[in-house]
Amino acid sequence: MKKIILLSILIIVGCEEPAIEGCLDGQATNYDATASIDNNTCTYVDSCGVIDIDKTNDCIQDDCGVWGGDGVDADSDNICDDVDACIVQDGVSVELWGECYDIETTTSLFLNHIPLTGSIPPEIGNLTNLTYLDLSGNHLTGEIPSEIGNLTNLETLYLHYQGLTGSIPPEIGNLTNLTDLNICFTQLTGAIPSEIGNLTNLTNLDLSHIHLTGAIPSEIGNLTNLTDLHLGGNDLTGEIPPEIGNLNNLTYLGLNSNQLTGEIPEEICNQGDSSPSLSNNQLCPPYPSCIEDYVGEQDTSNCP
Ligand SMILES: [Ca+2]
Ligand SMILES: [Ca+2]
Ligand SMILES: [Ca+2]
Repeated sequence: MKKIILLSILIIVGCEEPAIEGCLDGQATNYDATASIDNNTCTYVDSCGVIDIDKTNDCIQDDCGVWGGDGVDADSDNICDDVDACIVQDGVSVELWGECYDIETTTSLFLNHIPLTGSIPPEIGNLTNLTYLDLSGNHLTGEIPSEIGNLTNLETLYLHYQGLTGSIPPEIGNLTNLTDLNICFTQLTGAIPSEIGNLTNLTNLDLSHIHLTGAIPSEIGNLTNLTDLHLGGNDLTGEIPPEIGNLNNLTYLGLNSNQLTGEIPEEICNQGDSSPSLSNNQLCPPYPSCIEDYVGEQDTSNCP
């Protein structure tokens, strides 16, 4: 057996010897129309223009796909650094929707009604010096990335009026400096995360006209600086938590057009809006006298 292998190797090696000028002979094993003869030796042009006697292309492509080039693409986005307007570097810069943002100096982003498309890139969470972020009125889809919870200096977050889906990420509860949060008129679903109760600096919370389900978390009662609470036009169920009465700075309370059930807690009289919007729910009498005139239409067919 060993002898046969050895013999085969000898035969192959023996056959490999090309005729020196065979590279231009159409019948030769090393034929190559692009070859040329130089000093009785076949030479070949490689992809980067190098001429050598090795028929294989031994040039390499640079980061930008140029054979034999020296281009560098530091942020691996297939755009070479010499023409790349944003060379993304950890801790230095972030690229969002084709624009470059310096992490250190970007404190506000007014990107409303551009319209931006696609989803919100998770890298937005690297812009940790942001205090103001307005992405409202665009054509953004997809979920709110949980990385939004890294923007702990945010005071204003506007994501309203576009097709965002998924649920409100619980990480939003990290944004304890928020005073304004507006996500209204989006396609979000799911429950209001109880972590919303961490946002004790909020003065305006608008989660209206989404598709929120589940109960209003009792933690909403922690948001005692709220002046505006918009929860109307959702699919919220369960009873109004008595903790709503803690919100004595409210000037607007909207709970209308949900599927809230049970009796309205007396504590509602302690919150600040004397004419709250409560209509179009399934709230049952008897109603607290302070808001009796404001209960509007209620489906009481399931009331006891
Ligand atoms: Ca070569
Ligand atoms: Ca690049
Ligand atoms: Ca880039």
